[in-house]
Formats: sequence, C-alpha cells, structure tokens
Amino acid sequence: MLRIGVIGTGMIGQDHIRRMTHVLAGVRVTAVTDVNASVAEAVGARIGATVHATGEEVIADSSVDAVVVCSWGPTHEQYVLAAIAAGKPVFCEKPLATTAEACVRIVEAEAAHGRRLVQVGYMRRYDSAYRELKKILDAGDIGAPLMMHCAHRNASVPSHYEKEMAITDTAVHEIDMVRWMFGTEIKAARVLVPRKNRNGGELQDPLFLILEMANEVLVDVEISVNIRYGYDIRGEIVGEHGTASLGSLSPVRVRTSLRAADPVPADWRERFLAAYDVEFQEWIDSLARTGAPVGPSAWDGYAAAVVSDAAVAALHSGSAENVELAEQPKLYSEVTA
Ligand code: NAI
Ligand code: ISE
Repeated sequence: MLRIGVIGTGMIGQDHIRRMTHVLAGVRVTAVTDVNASVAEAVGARIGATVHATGEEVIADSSVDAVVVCSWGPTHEQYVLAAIAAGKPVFCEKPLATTAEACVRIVEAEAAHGRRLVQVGYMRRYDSAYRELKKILDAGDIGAPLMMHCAHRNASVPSHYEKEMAITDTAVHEIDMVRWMFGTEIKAARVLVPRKNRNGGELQDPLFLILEMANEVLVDVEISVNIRYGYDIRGEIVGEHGTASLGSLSPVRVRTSLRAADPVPADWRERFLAAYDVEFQEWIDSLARTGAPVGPSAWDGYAAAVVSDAAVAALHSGSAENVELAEQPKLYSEVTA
C-alpha cells in the first residue's frame, strides 16, 4: 500500500484525494496540508489523515512514501525540491514550476539525485481519446501528419485570470500534448489576437496560438476561456491522406422536443475524469513496480515552461519567437508515457 501526503487541498487536490481514497487500488492518503488550515482539517477528518501545518512536514512524515503537490503553481518548486532532497517520489500538478529557471533547478536536482522521482500532471497523455489518436497516427493510417487543429474552451475563469494564463495555465496542456503526440520538440510559437469576447470583460480572450514543431507540423490552438456553454476540448490531426480527430463530447445523444444534442462537460474534472484515474493508477503501479515514475517527467515540465515563455513573449511582441531548450540530461532520454 503506497502512503501519500497531499500538499494543497483545494479543487484538484480534493478531487485527487477522492480518487486515491475511493477509486484506485494500492494507495491511501495518510497526510494532508493546506495554507487554508480549516480546509485541510475538514479534508483530513473526512479520510482519517494526519493534518500538518506545512508541506515540509508532510514530506518529512515517516508515514508518507510519496507526495502529491496540488497547491498553487508558484509554490510547486519548493515542495518538489524538498521531496527530491528527501528522496521521495513526487507527483506535481501542472505546471512543474512557473518559470523555466525554476524548472531547471528541479531538473538539475533530480539529475544529481540520479534517479527519476518527479512526475508532472499532464493527464491528456492518459485520456483514451488522445491515446487512440496517437495510435492511429503512429500506425501511419492517415499518412505523415501535416497539421493539427486544437480548441481548448473553458466555460469561464476566475477574476484573477490574466491573458498570459491562457498560455501558461490553459494551453500548456496542448503544449505538452503535441510534444508527446508527435514525439518531437516545438521550435517556435506565435500568437494571433482575435476580436474580444465580451463575456470576459477586459480580458483579452480568445487567443489563437500557433506552434511550429521541429518536424514542420503546424499546430493551431484556439484558447477561449469564457465560452459559457461548457468545457470543450477538440483536436484534429490532418495527415497526407486522412484526418483523425477526438470523438464526440458525450457517450450519449439526447433527443427531446424536436432537438438532438450532446451533453457538454462542465469542466476538466468531468471531461478528464477517467484520464486522471488512469494517470494516478499508472503512477502508483510504476512506483510499486520500480520505485520510479514513467509518466511526464521534470524535463517535460521544463520543456512546457520554455515553450510557454516563448508563447507569452510572442503574445507581447506579435512576432514568432523561437524555443531554445538546454541540453537534456541523460536521465530523461528514456521513453515516457
Ligand atoms: P485551488 O485554489 O482550488 O487549490 C489550491 C490549494 O492550494 C488552495 O486550497 C490553497 O489554499 C492551497 N495552497 C496554496 N499555497 C499553498 C502552500 N504553500 N502550501 C499548502 N497549500 C497551499 O486551485 P486548483 O484549481 O486546485 O489548482 C491547484 C493546482 O492544480 C494548480 O497548479 C493548477 O494549475 C493545477 N490544476 C491542474 C488541472 C489539470 O487538469 N491537470 C486542473 C486544475 C488545476
Ligand atoms: C486548469 O488549471 C486546468 O489545468 C484545466 O485542465 C484547464 O482546462 C484550465 O484552463 C486550467 O485553468
């Protein structure tokens, strides 16, 4: 039984605690913390976990074998570094850290440790539809890929959401997904700015992100975060002699009052429910098997941060911005999930 300490018991922290407590096998949450102590107390009481005052105490707890970080992005670096220093595996929700420099510090600490400990929460790699898309692509069924069209639509976002977050918080999922899908790096990014959606007030929304892959595939991502009608994730790969796209939003079609409709998920917890389950079960199983994770690595977290930085620079400059990655430490040349 893998014993987990969770740092950050907000929205996604509670969702992951629920799956580790009620859905998945071979795992138990034994310790929690949150800067909002009353939330941590309520969650800890519900599942019978020790409630600590700080993340560092959770990491040091001898009843914790591995750590899950679900606190706000700017706090990730300190907990991931502390877990590496303690030699404990750590699953960190995206982003790995909020700057490329912080991601480098994590990559360097893990490389110095000499063994993988870090996995980053890029759950699309575990979604059955994305996995099927990759299988079709890799089998050559649609020929060599030429382009991919993506849409990442959120019903709404909180008032602290700024236009850069459309890239660093939202499209960062596509940034990771296309690196994995096409098995190659992104070499440049540019951002086009369409007419503003009035649902977002002053926020510049939507944005149109264009990624140039190292193999010349072009990816476009519509990022709309005030679309109101629900959470809608789209992806279509155009190949030399065919296309393949993510399927319908819903496993059912509702016909009523002279209309036929697909129910739309409210948010990511609903759309990626099964993907998060698979992501965590595979993480738990890999730790039980070898003590090391095999999913998205600290290097993947670093690469996503560098591409995000280039895309934010492109948003500000209006031009294409190149992506320059550091030399990859040997630790990361193995294939990941
Ligand atoms: P949230 O605001 O609902 O929860 C974050 C929690 O962390 C809050 O309860 C806050 O009090 C706590 N916290 C902040 N600083 C802390 C610290 N230093 N120590 C302990 N607790 C601290 O935010 P949400 O939506 O749960 O997001 C958390 C993280 O998960 C973010 O990095 C976000 O990007 C990521 N996320 C990933 C998703 C995915 O699809 N993979 C979906 C939603 C969030
Ligand atoms: C959120 O943090 C997530 O990670 C969701 O998957 C994404 O769709 C949303 O835009 C982010 O704010």
